[in-house]
Amino acid sequence: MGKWMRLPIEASAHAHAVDEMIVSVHWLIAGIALIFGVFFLICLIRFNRRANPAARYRGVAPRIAWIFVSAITIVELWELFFVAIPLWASRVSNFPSGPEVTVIRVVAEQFAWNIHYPGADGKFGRTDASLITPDNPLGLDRLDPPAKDDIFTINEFYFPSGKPVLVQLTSKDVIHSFSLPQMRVKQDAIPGMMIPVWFVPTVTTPDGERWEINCSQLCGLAHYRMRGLYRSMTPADFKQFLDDETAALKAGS
Ligand SMILES: [Cu+2]
Repeated sequence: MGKWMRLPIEASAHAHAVDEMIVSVHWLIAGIALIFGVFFLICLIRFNRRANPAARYRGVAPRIAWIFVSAITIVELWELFFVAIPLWASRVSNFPSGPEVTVIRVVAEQFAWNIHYPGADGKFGRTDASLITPDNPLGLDRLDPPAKDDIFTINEFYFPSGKPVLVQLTSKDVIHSFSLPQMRVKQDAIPGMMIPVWFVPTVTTPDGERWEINCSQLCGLAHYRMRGLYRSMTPADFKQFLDDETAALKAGS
């Protein structure tokens, strides 16, 4: 069913498990729709007005309804406790750590995605809301030593594939939702909270292509154009990107 549903390419390690859940929920709904559709048709034929001019309130055994409802409830509970919750738990516990992990901050705002890379020192510099200007959308304090090499991009998000990416997600203003469809990542960005979300990209974005970052939460009048682009790159290309940005930063300062 996954192919018929035309889901985007599975580009992360957990994407297939998410798709399996989406497909199994659709099978469940299809089964319920079919059972109740057939039941509806049987009722239309069996209890038609010509054969039953006067309504009789006997004849339907509540036991049958109970069997149906119980069976559906059991399948739904199975779906919840044995498919959905374990998958969710695997995403929100045991966050990756260590030198292998690429940590990137994403700060949502009406109506853009600010991407913050820690630079060569691997440390995010201090940010302060009072320092925010059109040229400094993150409010980076360049006087803070760890901030000196920090890099930021707007509506362009790059990361290396083949190893874990940990996004620290927050918002400046209202609730947004950070969605990378190919990575099967979707997480609300909430002002005042730094929410971690992680994934292991397994596919690189084809040359010349960029995939879309969507805001999946209605966040204001221009929500429709809160659209960024991202690329899953080879580690060498990602290093090149960081080197280029670092060179541009040095040239500008
Ligand atoms: Cu938004």
